[in-house]
Parts: sequence; structure tokens; C-alpha cells
Amino acid sequence: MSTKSLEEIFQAKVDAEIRIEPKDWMPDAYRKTLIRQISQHAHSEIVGMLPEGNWVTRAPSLRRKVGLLAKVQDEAGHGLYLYAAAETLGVERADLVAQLHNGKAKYSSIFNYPTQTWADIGAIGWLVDGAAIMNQVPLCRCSYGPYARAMVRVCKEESFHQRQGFEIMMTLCNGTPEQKHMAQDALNRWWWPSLMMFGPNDDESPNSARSMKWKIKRFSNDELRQRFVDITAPQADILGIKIPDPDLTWNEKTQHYDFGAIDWDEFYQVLKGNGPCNKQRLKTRNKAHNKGQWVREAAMAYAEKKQQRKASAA
Ligand code: FAQ
Repeated sequence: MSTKSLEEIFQAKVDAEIRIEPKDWMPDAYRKTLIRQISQHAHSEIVGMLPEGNWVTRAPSLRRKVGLLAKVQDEAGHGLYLYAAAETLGVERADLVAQLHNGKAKYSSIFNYPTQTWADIGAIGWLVDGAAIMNQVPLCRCSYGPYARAMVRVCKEESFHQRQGFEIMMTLCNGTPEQKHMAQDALNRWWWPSLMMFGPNDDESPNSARSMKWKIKRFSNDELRQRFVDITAPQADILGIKIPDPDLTWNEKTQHYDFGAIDWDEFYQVLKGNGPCNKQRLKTRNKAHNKGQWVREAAMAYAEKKQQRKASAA
């Protein structure tokens, strides 16, 4: 069959909402796009453990510590499902991890910002997990089966993380004036980077149109960002803190919030490796990976021994 016919059959399946599975024929560019997006997503989950991990030893109570530990462990699990989903496309996890560690692969810009106070843990749960859910719930309907299936559990856990973050913010906002000030300060620092998580504006997003045609993405970056603002602005009102955007106003006509311009220069600087914590994040990941070398070797040696025993018993 010609490539053109194969492409037509592929697109017809996508249009009919039939999932594409690993052994199905798919265009090379579709495979490459998925490997790029899923691996960037996996790296984000893994690097995303670092800003929060910074507070595990300093959580203000045992209850908070248990909750934070569980959240950080969940993120590790998400990274593993996602690397496994990427592997179904014919890539090796070790190669993907190497690309992260040598700085070639992207991961979400948001994880290059520092967590300065305990309130940042609340703000990350509320805003970063909130943005992640907004982006990831539609990915449960992604045309590629293994990615879509991995996202179902990820989204359930992210929803729980978002509630946990909001509850931390609520506690701080109902606490002493100093605690409320901490919550406001965290919102001031995390608001704009959270909006950047959705990626460039639609007219600057080179991948969106094709990914939407292939139903990898169901909504554009701007559509999801708008939804996030619409849902989050009233939550800030409930907390009694102010989103740091003088242009944020409810628009009766559009039934959406209008909001100010994003500093895209900052976004692209972070993507280039010049964010406040890029170097530190990569250094920490490399160190952790090297320290875990003996575990990987021991696991491989055990698997090989088991294989040998099986073969000699047969
Ligand atoms: N940061 O053409 P587009 C989480 C890149 S997980 C860095 O619009 P696309 C859980 C983009 O990759 C957060 N790079 O690209 C958690 C592309 O790169 P290229 C991660 C970004 O793919 C919570 C280029 O710019 N979530 O938070 C960013 O169609 C708390 C052009 O952009 C996912 O990865 C960015 N913010 O749309 C963990 C979700 N935005 O082509 C711990 C899955 C864009 O040069 C604690 N990914 N770029 O390689 C997606 O939905 C999409 O990939 C987008 C970007 C929406 C991120």
C-alpha cells in the first residue's frame, strides 16, 4: 500500500476516534511528535519532584510531611508510566534520560523556579497541579492509546494534589497576617510562570495545529490557558488574595476573564537554560542518577541471574 493510502487510513481512524496502538502503522512525524511530547512530559514529572522535595524535611507538621512525601512519590510514578508509554514508540528509556541529563531535552519551564517558603508548596499544588490537570485531562482522550491510558491515573492523582495545595493556601490565608502574606507572596511569584506552562500563544506554537489534527492535543495552548484563568481567578477571591495582574477583569461580553500580557522573553530565556534554577536542577538530577548506578547494576545482575537459572532448569 502506498504511504498516501496508509496516511488516509490513519487519519480516518483518528477522525473516527479509534485509538492508535503501538503496532499500528503511523506517520513518522506522528511517532516523533509523541516521543517528543511524552518524553518532555516524563522529564517534567521527574524534575518536578525537585522543587517540592526541597521542603520534605522542613514541612511544618507530620501530616503535611506525609502528604508532601506521597505527592512527590506520585510524581515519580507519573514519570515512570510516561517513560513506559514513550518506550512503546520504539525508543529506549536510557536514551531519553541521557537527553535530559545532558541538557538536550526540554522539560516544563515551571520547574526552574525556586521554592522559597512553605507557601510555595501550597501554590505549586494549587496553581501548577491546577494547570497540569487543565492540560492533561484532555490528554486522557489522546489518539495514542498508551499515552491516553497512562493519563487517566495521572489526572486522578493530580486532582488530589491540587486540592492538597489549595488546602495549604486556605490554611495560610486563614492564619496569622504573616502567613497570609506568605500565601500572597507565593501567588505573586508563581502566577505568571503557571500561565507559561501552557506554552506559547497559538500563533507562535509550531506544533499545535498538527497535533490537534492528529488529536494528540484536543485544545490549543491559549484555550487551555483561558480556562485555567477562568477557574482560578474566583479561587483567589475565595482565598482573599490578589492575582498579580492589574489587567485581570471579568468580561461580561465574552464571559471570560481578560488578562495581561505574558512576558514571553522570560519564558524563552527559561527554555534556553537561563531560568533561576535550570543549572541546579540538571546538576541535582545528574548527581542522583550517578548515585543510583549501583542499584541499576544490581537490578540488571539479578535479572540476568534469574534468566540463567531459568535457562539451566529448562
Ligand atoms: N516548558 O508548539 P508548542 C506537571 C516547548 S507536568 C518547556 O506549543 P506543544 C505535573 C514545546 O515542547 C507539566 N517547554 O509545543 C507536576 C515545544 O518544544 P520543541 C508538563 C515548553 O508540544 C505538577 C516548543 O516549546 N506537562 O506539571 C513549554 O504542541 C507539580 C513549542 O511549543 C506536560 O508536559 C513549557 N511550559 O505544546 C509535577 C503536558 N511550552 O518543539 C510536579 C504534555 C511549550 O522545541 C509537581 N505536554 N514548550 O521540542 C503538552 O501538552 C504540550 O507539550 C505543551 C506544549 C502544551 C506543553
